[in-house]
Amino acid sequence: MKLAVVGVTGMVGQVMLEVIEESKLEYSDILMVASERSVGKKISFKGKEYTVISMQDAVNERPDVAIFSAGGSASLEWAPKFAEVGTRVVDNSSAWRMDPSKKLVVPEINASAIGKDDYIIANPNCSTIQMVMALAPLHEKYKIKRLVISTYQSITGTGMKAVGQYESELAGATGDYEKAYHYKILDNCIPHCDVFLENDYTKEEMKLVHETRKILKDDDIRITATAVRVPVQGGHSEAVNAEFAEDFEINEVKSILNNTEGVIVLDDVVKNVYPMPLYAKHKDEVFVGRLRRDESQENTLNMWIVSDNLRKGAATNAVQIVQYLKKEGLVG
Ligand code: 2RA
Repeated sequence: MKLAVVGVTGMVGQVMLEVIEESKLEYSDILMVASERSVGKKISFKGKEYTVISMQDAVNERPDVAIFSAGGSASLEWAPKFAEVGTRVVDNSSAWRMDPSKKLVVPEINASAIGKDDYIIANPNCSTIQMVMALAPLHEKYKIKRLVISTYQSITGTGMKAVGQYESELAGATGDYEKAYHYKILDNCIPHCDVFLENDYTKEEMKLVHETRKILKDDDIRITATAVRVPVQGGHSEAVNAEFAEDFEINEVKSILNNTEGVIVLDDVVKNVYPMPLYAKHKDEVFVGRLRRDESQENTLNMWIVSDNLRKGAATNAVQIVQYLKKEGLVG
Protein backbone atom coordinates (compact mmCIF):
# COMPACT_ATOMS: atom_id res chain seq x y z
CA MET A 1 0.00 0.00 0.00
CA LYS A 2 1.43 3.34 -1.11
CA LEU A 3 0.32 5.87 1.51
CA ALA A 4 0.15 9.67 1.20
CA VAL A 5 -0.03 11.89 4.28
CA VAL A 6 -1.49 15.17 3.05
CA GLY A 7 -1.04 18.22 5.27
CA VAL A 8 1.89 16.46 6.90
CA THR A 9 3.47 19.65 8.28
CA GLY A 10 0.41 20.64 10.33
CA MET A 11 -0.37 19.69 13.92
CA VAL A 12 -2.66 16.78 12.98
CA GLY A 13 -0.29 15.70 10.21
CA GLN A 14 2.56 15.38 12.69
CA VAL A 15 0.39 13.32 15.06
CA MET A 16 -0.68 11.25 12.05
CA LEU A 17 2.94 10.18 11.56
CA GLU A 18 3.19 9.30 15.27
CA VAL A 19 0.10 7.12 15.05
CA ILE A 20 1.20 5.48 11.79
CA GLU A 21 4.47 4.50 13.47
CA GLU A 22 2.89 3.40 16.75
CA SER A 23 0.14 1.41 15.02
CA LYS A 24 2.71 -0.35 12.85
CA LEU A 25 0.47 0.38 9.84
CA GLU A 26 2.13 -1.48 6.95
CA TYR A 27 2.83 0.37 3.71
CA SER A 28 5.20 -0.06 0.76
CA ASP A 29 5.95 3.65 0.44
CA ILE A 30 4.88 6.86 2.15
CA LEU A 31 4.49 10.27 0.50
CA MET A 32 4.85 13.44 2.59
CA VAL A 33 2.50 15.97 0.99
CA ALA A 34 1.78 19.60 1.79
CA SER A 35 0.96 22.98 0.25
CA GLU A 36 3.37 24.68 -2.13
CA ARG A 37 4.98 26.72 0.66
CA SER A 38 6.19 23.51 2.34
CA VAL A 39 7.35 21.66 -0.80
CA GLY A 40 11.00 20.68 -0.48
CA LYS A 41 11.02 20.61 3.33
CA LYS A 42 12.72 17.57 4.83
CA ILE A 43 10.87 15.26 7.22
CA SER A 44 12.53 12.49 9.23
CA PHE A 45 10.29 9.51 9.85
CA LYS A 46 11.15 6.05 11.13
CA GLY A 47 14.86 6.64 10.53
CA LYS A 48 14.49 7.84 6.96
CA GLU A 49 14.46 11.34 5.48
CA TYR A 50 11.62 12.36 3.18
CA THR A 51 11.12 15.44 1.04
CA VAL A 52 7.72 17.09 1.08
CA ILE A 53 6.05 17.01 -2.34
CA SER A 54 3.17 18.94 -3.87
CA MET A 55 -0.41 17.78 -4.17
CA GLN A 56 -0.10 17.32 -7.93
CA ASP A 57 3.10 15.32 -7.65
CA ALA A 58 1.36 13.13 -5.08
CA VAL A 59 -1.63 12.56 -7.37
CA ASN A 60 0.80 11.60 -10.13
CA GLU A 61 2.24 8.93 -7.81
CA ARG A 62 -1.27 7.34 -7.65
CA PRO A 63 -1.12 6.34 -3.95
CA ASP A 64 -3.51 3.67 -2.72
CA VAL A 65 -4.53 5.78 0.28
CA ALA A 66 -4.28 9.49 1.10
CA ILE A 67 -4.98 10.70 4.62
CA PHE A 68 -5.87 14.39 4.46
CA SER A 69 -5.43 16.94 7.24
CA ALA A 70 -5.08 19.95 4.95
CA GLY A 71 -8.20 22.00 5.59
CA GLY A 72 -11.53 22.07 3.86
CA SER A 73 -10.63 24.02 0.72
CA ALA A 74 -7.66 21.78 -0.07
CA SER A 75 -9.85 18.70 0.47
CA LEU A 76 -12.59 20.03 -1.79
CA GLU A 77 -10.04 20.72 -4.55
CA TRP A 78 -7.71 17.73 -4.25
CA ALA A 79 -9.62 14.79 -2.74
CA PRO A 80 -11.56 14.26 -6.00
CA LYS A 81 -8.32 14.39 -8.00
CA PHE A 82 -6.81 11.64 -5.84
CA ALA A 83 -10.04 9.63 -6.05
CA GLU A 84 -9.98 9.92 -9.84
CA VAL A 85 -6.67 8.02 -9.96
CA GLY A 86 -8.03 5.32 -7.64
CA THR A 87 -6.77 6.64 -4.32
CA ARG A 88 -8.97 6.09 -1.29
CA VAL A 89 -9.04 9.37 0.62
CA VAL A 90 -9.65 9.62 4.38
CA ASP A 91 -10.34 13.28 5.01
CA ASN A 92 -10.09 15.01 8.39
CA SER A 93 -11.71 18.27 7.25
CA SER A 94 -15.39 19.17 7.38
CA ALA A 95 -15.52 19.38 3.56
CA TRP A 96 -17.23 16.04 2.83
CA ARG A 97 -18.77 15.09 6.19
CA MET A 98 -22.34 16.12 5.43
CA ASP A 99 -22.24 15.13 1.75
CA PRO A 100 -25.00 12.50 1.54
CA SER A 101 -22.89 10.41 -0.84
CA LYS A 102 -19.92 10.26 1.57
CA LYS A 103 -19.55 8.01 4.60
CA LEU A 104 -18.81 9.67 7.97
CA VAL A 105 -16.97 7.01 9.93
CA VAL A 106 -15.98 6.13 13.47
CA PRO A 107 -14.73 2.58 12.90
CA GLU A 108 -15.98 1.16 16.20
CA ILE A 109 -19.48 2.37 15.30
CA ASN A 110 -20.01 2.24 11.54
CA ALA A 111 -16.94 1.05 9.61
CA SER A 112 -19.14 -1.51 7.88
CA ALA A 113 -20.85 1.36 6.05
CA ILE A 114 -17.69 1.69 3.89
CA GLY A 115 -18.10 -0.01 0.52
CA LYS A 116 -16.01 -0.64 -2.59
CA ASP A 117 -17.32 2.52 -4.25
CA ASP A 118 -16.27 4.81 -1.37
CA TYR A 119 -13.15 6.72 -2.47
CA ILE A 120 -13.62 9.76 -0.24
CA ILE A 121 -14.35 8.85 3.40
CA ALA A 122 -14.91 11.58 5.97
CA ASN A 123 -13.39 11.58 9.43
CA PRO A 124 -15.86 13.25 11.83
CA ASN A 125 -14.99 16.32 13.85
CA CYS A 126 -12.92 15.56 16.95
CA SER A 127 -15.59 16.66 19.41
CA THR A 128 -18.14 14.50 17.58
CA ILE A 129 -15.93 11.39 17.56
CA GLN A 130 -15.31 11.28 21.30
CA MET A 131 -18.96 11.94 22.08
CA VAL A 132 -20.47 9.32 19.77
CA MET A 133 -17.93 6.76 20.97
CA ALA A 134 -19.63 6.98 24.37
CA LEU A 135 -23.17 7.60 23.12
CA ALA A 136 -23.50 4.97 20.37
CA PRO A 137 -23.83 1.96 22.70
CA LEU A 138 -26.22 3.88 24.95
CA HIS A 139 -28.31 4.95 21.96
CA GLU A 140 -28.56 1.32 20.89
CA LYS A 141 -29.71 0.28 24.36
CA TYR A 142 -31.88 3.21 25.51
CA LYS A 143 -32.49 5.36 22.37
CA ILE A 144 -31.39 8.98 22.72
CA LYS A 145 -34.17 11.59 22.47
CA ARG A 146 -32.18 14.77 23.24
CA LEU A 147 -28.62 15.91 23.91
CA VAL A 148 -27.45 19.09 25.63
CA ILE A 149 -23.71 19.47 25.16
CA SER A 150 -21.06 21.83 26.50
CA THR A 151 -17.55 21.39 25.17
CA TYR A 152 -14.26 22.58 26.63
CA GLN A 153 -11.97 22.37 23.63
CA SER A 154 -8.19 22.26 23.61
CA ILE A 155 -6.23 24.99 21.83
CA THR A 156 -4.56 22.20 19.85
CA GLY A 157 -7.85 21.92 17.97
CA THR A 158 -7.11 25.30 16.46
CA GLY A 159 -3.54 24.40 15.59
CA MET A 160 0.05 25.50 16.06
CA LYS A 161 -0.78 29.22 15.89
CA ALA A 162 -3.08 28.87 18.92
CA VAL A 163 -0.51 26.96 20.92
CA GLY A 164 1.98 29.68 19.98
CA GLN A 165 -0.39 32.41 21.25
CA TYR A 166 -0.90 30.51 24.51
CA GLU A 167 2.85 30.08 25.02
CA SER A 168 3.49 33.75 24.24
CA GLU A 169 0.89 34.82 26.78
CA LEU A 170 2.25 32.36 29.32
CA ALA A 171 5.67 33.96 28.81
CA GLY A 172 4.16 37.38 29.46
CA ALA A 173 4.27 38.67 25.89
CA THR A 174 2.49 41.93 25.16
CA GLY A 175 1.99 43.91 21.96
CA ASP A 176 1.79 42.26 18.55
CA TYR A 177 2.73 38.60 19.15
CA GLU A 178 1.07 36.13 16.72
CA LYS A 179 -2.53 35.41 17.71
CA ALA A 180 -5.01 32.71 16.66
CA TYR A 181 -7.84 34.21 18.70
CA HIS A 182 -9.46 37.62 18.91
CA TYR A 183 -8.88 37.56 22.68
CA LYS A 184 -6.27 36.33 25.11
CA ILE A 185 -6.63 32.59 25.67
CA LEU A 186 -4.51 32.46 28.83
CA ASP A 187 -6.73 32.63 31.94
CA ASN A 188 -9.70 32.78 29.62
CA CYS A 189 -12.51 30.71 28.07
CA ILE A 190 -13.68 31.75 24.59
CA PRO A 191 -17.23 30.64 23.59
CA HIS A 192 -16.33 30.82 19.93
CA CYS A 193 -14.99 27.76 18.07
CA ASP A 194 -14.88 28.20 14.29
CA VAL A 195 -17.23 30.81 12.79
CA PHE A 196 -20.67 32.09 13.80
CA LEU A 197 -23.61 31.13 11.59
CA GLU A 198 -26.89 32.94 10.90
CA ASN A 199 -28.60 31.04 13.75
CA ASP A 200 -26.04 32.50 16.22
CA TYR A 201 -24.51 29.08 16.77
CA THR A 202 -20.94 28.39 15.71
CA LYS A 203 -20.03 25.97 12.93
CA GLU A 204 -18.37 23.82 15.60
CA GLU A 205 -21.62 23.58 17.57
CA MET A 206 -23.64 22.67 14.51
CA LYS A 207 -21.09 19.97 13.58
CA LEU A 208 -22.06 18.23 16.82
CA VAL A 209 -25.73 18.42 15.80
CA HIS A 210 -25.49 17.27 12.20
CA GLU A 211 -22.61 14.79 12.43
CA THR A 212 -24.04 13.01 15.47
CA ARG A 213 -27.37 12.45 13.72
CA LYS A 214 -25.59 11.13 10.60
CA ILE A 215 -23.32 8.71 12.48
CA LEU A 216 -26.09 7.42 14.75
CA LYS A 217 -28.48 7.38 11.74
CA ASP A 218 -31.22 9.14 13.67
CA ASP A 219 -32.39 12.58 12.52
CA ASP A 220 -34.97 12.64 15.32
CA ILE A 221 -32.37 13.21 18.04
CA ARG A 222 -32.77 16.76 19.34
CA ILE A 223 -29.37 18.35 19.99
CA THR A 224 -28.09 21.68 21.25
CA ALA A 225 -24.46 22.57 21.92
CA THR A 226 -22.14 25.24 23.26
CA ALA A 227 -18.51 24.91 22.17
CA VAL A 228 -15.90 26.72 24.26
CA ARG A 229 -12.15 27.11 23.71
CA VAL A 230 -10.07 26.65 26.86
CA PRO A 231 -6.32 27.02 27.55
CA VAL A 232 -5.69 23.27 27.71
CA GLN A 233 -3.50 21.03 25.52
CA GLY A 234 -4.32 17.44 26.47
CA GLY A 235 -7.64 17.09 24.73
CA HIS A 236 -11.27 18.08 24.52
CA SER A 237 -13.69 17.71 27.43
CA GLU A 238 -17.47 17.54 27.11
CA ALA A 239 -20.34 17.74 29.57
CA VAL A 240 -23.21 15.81 27.97
CA ASN A 241 -26.78 15.64 29.24
CA ALA A 242 -28.56 12.79 27.44
CA GLU A 243 -32.30 12.17 27.58
CA PHE A 244 -33.29 8.63 26.59
CA ALA A 245 -36.59 7.05 25.58
CA GLU A 246 -35.94 4.22 28.04
CA ASP A 247 -34.87 4.36 31.69
CA PHE A 248 -31.48 3.04 32.78
CA GLU A 249 -29.48 1.94 35.79
CA ILE A 250 -26.15 3.74 36.31
CA ASN A 251 -24.31 0.49 36.95
CA GLU A 252 -25.67 -0.95 33.71
CA VAL A 253 -24.54 2.21 31.87
CA LYS A 254 -21.06 1.81 33.33
CA SER A 255 -21.00 -1.85 32.34
CA ILE A 256 -22.07 -1.06 28.77
CA LEU A 257 -19.40 1.64 28.47
CA ASN A 258 -16.70 -0.49 30.07
CA ASN A 259 -17.45 -3.18 27.49
CA THR A 260 -17.27 -0.72 24.60
CA GLU A 261 -14.09 -0.96 22.50
CA GLY A 262 -12.05 2.23 22.79
CA VAL A 263 -13.91 3.57 25.85
CA ILE A 264 -12.60 3.60 29.42
CA VAL A 265 -14.81 4.52 32.39
CA LEU A 266 -12.99 6.55 35.04
CA ASP A 267 -15.65 7.17 37.67
CA ASP A 268 -15.15 7.02 41.43
CA VAL A 269 -15.88 10.37 43.03
CA VAL A 270 -15.05 8.99 46.49
CA LYS A 271 -11.48 8.63 45.24
CA ASN A 272 -11.64 11.77 43.05
CA VAL A 273 -11.43 9.58 39.95
CA TYR A 274 -12.75 11.22 36.77
CA PRO A 275 -11.37 11.94 33.27
CA MET A 276 -9.17 14.99 32.74
CA PRO A 277 -7.35 16.19 29.58
CA LEU A 278 -4.06 16.37 31.47
CA TYR A 279 -4.12 12.54 31.59
CA ALA A 280 -5.73 11.95 28.20
CA LYS A 281 -2.89 13.47 26.15
CA HIS A 282 -1.22 11.06 23.69
CA LYS A 283 -3.80 8.33 24.48
CA ASP A 284 -6.25 6.87 21.96
CA GLU A 285 -9.09 6.01 24.29
CA VAL A 286 -12.20 8.00 25.11
CA PHE A 287 -12.52 8.47 28.85
CA VAL A 288 -15.96 8.74 30.49
CA GLY A 289 -16.86 9.68 34.06
CA ARG A 290 -19.10 11.75 36.34
CA LEU A 291 -21.93 9.42 35.32
CA ARG A 292 -25.01 10.41 37.28
CA ARG A 293 -28.75 10.59 36.82
CA ASP A 294 -30.18 14.02 35.99
CA GLU A 295 -32.71 14.17 38.82
CA SER A 296 -34.53 17.07 37.20
CA GLN A 297 -35.84 14.94 34.34
CA GLU A 298 -36.72 11.25 33.86
CA ASN A 299 -34.54 8.90 31.78
CA THR A 300 -31.77 11.51 31.65
CA LEU A 301 -28.05 10.99 32.27
CA ASN A 302 -25.18 13.41 32.86
CA MET A 303 -21.71 12.37 31.70
CA TRP A 304 -18.24 13.83 31.27
CA ILE A 305 -16.24 12.75 28.20
CA VAL A 306 -12.54 13.46 27.61
CA SER A 307 -10.22 12.44 24.80
CA ASP A 308 -7.10 13.64 23.00
CA ASN A 309 -8.59 15.53 20.04
CA LEU A 310 -5.44 15.04 17.95
CA ARG A 311 -5.43 11.28 18.49
CA LYS A 312 -8.82 9.53 18.55
CA GLY A 313 -10.33 12.88 17.57
CA ALA A 314 -8.36 12.93 14.33
CA ALA A 315 -5.21 10.91 13.53
CA THR A 316 -6.02 7.63 15.28
CA ASN A 317 -9.56 7.51 13.91
CA ALA A 318 -8.23 8.12 10.39
CA VAL A 319 -5.55 5.42 10.71
CA GLN A 320 -8.16 3.02 12.07
CA ILE A 321 -10.23 3.66 8.92
CA VAL A 322 -7.17 2.82 6.78
CA GLN A 323 -6.63 -0.36 8.80
CA TYR A 324 -10.25 -1.28 8.10
CA LEU A 325 -9.79 -0.64 4.37
CA LYS A 326 -6.79 -2.99 4.40
CA LYS A 327 -8.61 -5.65 6.42
CA GLU A 328 -11.52 -5.59 4.00
CA GLY A 329 -9.21 -5.77 0.98
CA LEU A 330 -10.37 -2.37 -0.26
CA VAL A 331 -6.73 -1.28 -0.51
CA GLY A 332 -3.56 -3.28 -1.16
C1 2RA B 1 -11.43 22.56 16.84
N1 2RA B 1 -12.70 20.59 16.22
O1 2RA B 1 -11.24 22.03 17.94
C2 2RA B 1 -12.09 21.80 15.71
C3 2RA B 1 -11.14 21.53 14.59
N2 2RA B 1 -10.07 20.73 14.96
O2 2RA B 1 -11.10 23.73 16.58
